[in-house]
Amino acid sequence: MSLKALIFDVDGTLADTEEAHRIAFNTAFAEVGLDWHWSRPQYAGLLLTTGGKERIAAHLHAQPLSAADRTALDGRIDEIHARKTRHYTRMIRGGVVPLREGVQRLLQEARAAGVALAIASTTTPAAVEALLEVHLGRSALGQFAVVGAGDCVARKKPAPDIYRWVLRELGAAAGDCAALEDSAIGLAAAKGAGLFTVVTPSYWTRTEDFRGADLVLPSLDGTAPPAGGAGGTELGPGMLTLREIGRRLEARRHHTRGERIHGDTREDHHRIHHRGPAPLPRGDR
Ligand code: XBP
Ligand code: MG
Repeated sequence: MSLKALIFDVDGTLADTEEAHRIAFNTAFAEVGLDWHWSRPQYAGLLLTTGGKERIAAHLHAQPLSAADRTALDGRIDEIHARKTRHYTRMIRGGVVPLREGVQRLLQEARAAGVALAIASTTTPAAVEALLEVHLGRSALGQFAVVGAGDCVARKKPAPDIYRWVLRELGAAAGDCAALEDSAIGLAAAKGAGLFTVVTPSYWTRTEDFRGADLVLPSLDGTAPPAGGAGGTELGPGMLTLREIGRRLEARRHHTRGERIHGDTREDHHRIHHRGPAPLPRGDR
């Protein structure tokens, strides 16, 4: 198998964490005496600004404040965000957010096959660490060859920079790796870096447009609605195995080289014409 690495997004992909992020932001706001409270619908809009500090700044700049108040609050963003991160990591380490279906299994398959694991996230490193350690044990970080998170690149997703940074650190070519994402923003970032991309939409992203993804599944185990999602979308049946990712990566490589001259592959046909995933082979269901 020429698949060298699986690169995972964190929020929404490994676990449906955004509700915990939202609660942590609101707790931090209350703690510093701000009367801000982000409702779920408001937070859904704020997710379009990636990165917690950037999200606070976006909200701040939309408030009707005097220039002096705005400048004063601007100077406190790092402190407010640090408080938010403390609340968030405490919640996550308490185990309140489970990993999504199929994540443990796919990580295990990759470890067994010697396929490298990596992280490409917008989130603060401490938040990534908390999630990985509570579910994969204290040695969790050691299982990942590269952890790209937070401010290790200046431009966050949808810019491809974090994926390019991870690929550089891995010493791998985009064509030998697959990205796993949950959002249209993450998909744009992974595709911008030239990666084969699997999307498992989360509660917050389930209505987004995933055209351009190589594969869209309700979860890595294919059957469950997005964790925490009310009536999540069933996009297709079937478990996504490491072998199947490798097979599709290989097929895409041949397709790109023009070796497939008889029109769309079966999966391309489904993606283009039905905007859903192609059925998985029987053995992998
Ligand atoms: C998702 C995000 C993050 C979190 C907040 O990132 O947009 O910014 O909502 O995290 P991804 P921080 O899906 O790429 O993991 O407050 O720690 O920045
Ligand atoms: Mg995400």
